[in-house]
Amino acid sequence: MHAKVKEIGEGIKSMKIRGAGKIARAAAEALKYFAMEYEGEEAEFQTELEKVSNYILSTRPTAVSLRNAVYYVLNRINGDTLDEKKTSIVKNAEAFISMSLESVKKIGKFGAERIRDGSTILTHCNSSAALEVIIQAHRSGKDIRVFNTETRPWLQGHITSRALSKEGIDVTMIVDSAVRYFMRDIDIVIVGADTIASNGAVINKVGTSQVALVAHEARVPFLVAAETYKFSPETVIGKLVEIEERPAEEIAEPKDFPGVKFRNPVFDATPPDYIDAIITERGIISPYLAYQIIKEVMQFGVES
Ligand code: RI2
Repeated sequence: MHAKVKEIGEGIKSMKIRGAGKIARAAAEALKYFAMEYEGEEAEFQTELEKVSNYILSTRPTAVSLRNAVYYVLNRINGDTLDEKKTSIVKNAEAFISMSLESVKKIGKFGAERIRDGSTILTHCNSSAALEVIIQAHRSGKDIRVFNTETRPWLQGHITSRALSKEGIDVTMIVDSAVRYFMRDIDIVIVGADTIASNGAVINKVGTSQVALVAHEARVPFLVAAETYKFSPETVIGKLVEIEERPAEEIAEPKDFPGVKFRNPVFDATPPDYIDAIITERGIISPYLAYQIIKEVMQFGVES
């Protein structure tokens, strides 16, 4: 396997590279490196490209952003000669990466409009799209406070707290199970997404659906910040979103608990009924428009 591709793949598997947007950009980058540095036979290029793509696709199963990034690059390859194809892959990968980064900025801009001055926001896990909304609201001069969950077992909440504090935002970290206790102080919830199914269900870090349920009970608006490449064309043709289960060791040391079983699903699905809106780079939409987004915006990914 190509060294840089392997490094990126292992980085995604071990979660050194994480976050649905980041792993998508890393996937595109892996294909770019492969194309740039390919020195093998022209006749073997296609087979090698498929191997590399399949390896990247196998790194993490849940975030469709990863697969959409790979298909974005592959489905737009043009040219007849090896050099033309290689150049095309590099161009496509770069186009995906800049589209992805621009999308996050736009989401921040649109989402910030939805944050009222004086608001207290709750977020779960570490989503760069959700953080962009919060940070742009703060930078536009709004006086905001944030509560963020620590996010067991991987503690991505630590990254969120540090990032917000570095921005000068008033941030309070709470344990995941304290969400209902604090919901009375929250004006709006904003989270990210790994995958959005065609029925509008949002698959995000485990615990998100509990946060949504509590917000729903308390009539607190629940918003999702997600680029359109997180919408899943596969779900249109009946595929279920695979929920990744990671090793027990991420929860505790199993040998210290003889006879105890562990389960560690790292994502869950929030039904559209609990979601007030999804902030995309195309605008703020109802979750029930997911199918429309998949149909109109994404011209890649569906293999029937
Ligand atoms: P952005 C993350 O997954 C979290 O579930 C987060 O909410 C989501 O990706 C979206 O993140 P993980 O890689 O793309 O931590 O908004 O398992 O950064």
